[in-house]
Amino acid sequence: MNIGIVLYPTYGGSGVVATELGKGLASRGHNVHFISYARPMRLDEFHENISFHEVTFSAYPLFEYPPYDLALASHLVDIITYQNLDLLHVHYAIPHATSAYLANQILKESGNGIPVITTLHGTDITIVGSDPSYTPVVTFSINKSDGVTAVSDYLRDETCKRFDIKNKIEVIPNFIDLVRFRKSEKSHFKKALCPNGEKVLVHVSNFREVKRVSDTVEIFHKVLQSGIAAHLLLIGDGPDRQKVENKCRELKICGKVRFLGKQEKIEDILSIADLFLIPSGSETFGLAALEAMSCSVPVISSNIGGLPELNIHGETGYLCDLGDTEEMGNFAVSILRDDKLQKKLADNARKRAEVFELSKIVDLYEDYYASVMKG
Ligand code: GMT
Repeated sequence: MNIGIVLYPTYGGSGVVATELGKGLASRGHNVHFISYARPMRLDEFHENISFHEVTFSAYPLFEYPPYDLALASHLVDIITYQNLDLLHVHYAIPHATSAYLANQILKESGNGIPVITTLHGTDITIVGSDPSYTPVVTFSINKSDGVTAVSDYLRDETCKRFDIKNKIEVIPNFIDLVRFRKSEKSHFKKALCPNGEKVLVHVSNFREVKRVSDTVEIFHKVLQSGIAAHLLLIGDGPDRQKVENKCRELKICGKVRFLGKQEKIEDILSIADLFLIPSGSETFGLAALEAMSCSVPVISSNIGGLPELNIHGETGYLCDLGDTEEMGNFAVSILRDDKLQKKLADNARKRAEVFELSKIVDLYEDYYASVMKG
């Protein structure tokens, strides 16, 4: 099949899922056309079945905000027509589902429309999409898609609660490459960072408010207060970075916290981690937690959104009430003090990750594509 995938090109989240899905489909012989305003971060190698189409758009003095959604729709008309696409799969509703609808309407004028599938990822529904300035357009665009998927039961239910949805939403969870994301021998790296055998806690995010990175720092502070020697590695960057640095200064723990910024090979860092922290205020799936679990790292998370569908309390880690850094800290201490417990949770985390193995989920997408194409 010739498949168009519209995505955000950024680190993490929907962009990673869309890119890895496209790579998986290409390795099965499909021709995959990625479409975005920049080359996706995870699209780092040449593959004979993969093309990338950059959406360019002109500035004009009249436009304070150049209309990307219109430029995307125009590019889609061109790509669908000249690359003979059979199907368009857009990731993140805003504005991708809307641009896809517009492009399809233009093509339908000459009888050339194609099926459009929209995958909902999270903030397109729970935060941005629910803003009244977008709600009618998001509702309309979801309802006009030929197929709609969500990355967790929670997101499906939340979408139906928040919007007047007419079509059935299929749940296809996110996935993981178990070969790439596995614990590997990195003792030299661990020695360099923790010369005295200190424990390693890791957090990965885009440092937006919703990720509550300051809670991560508070949990870590509790670990240090318990007398456990440890380091916290913070991976990623974003708007809350300064706030988080200030928190570390306030708690006088700057020497124990390393800000590593955006990293390509997260699996190398996860390989030396003893514990992963994800105390988010909203998380429809929690791909970062799945990456950690696949590298045999137990997870402490908040018990919100799709996280309970992934992290199993007492088995792969622990789930706590939102903002309860006291309890999260207590669980962290109990894991880090007890090597047997840490190992049991770590092994279970890896086993749980196997449920989300890449090829199983690519199968689900292929089956779903076939059912939507049949109509
Ligand atoms: O805010 C983000 O974390 C990015 C966002 C996205 O759509 O790019 O991530 C969402 O989609 C991910 C992939 O499906 C999920 O794993 C994340 O849980 C989800 N983030 C939130 O719901 C906050």
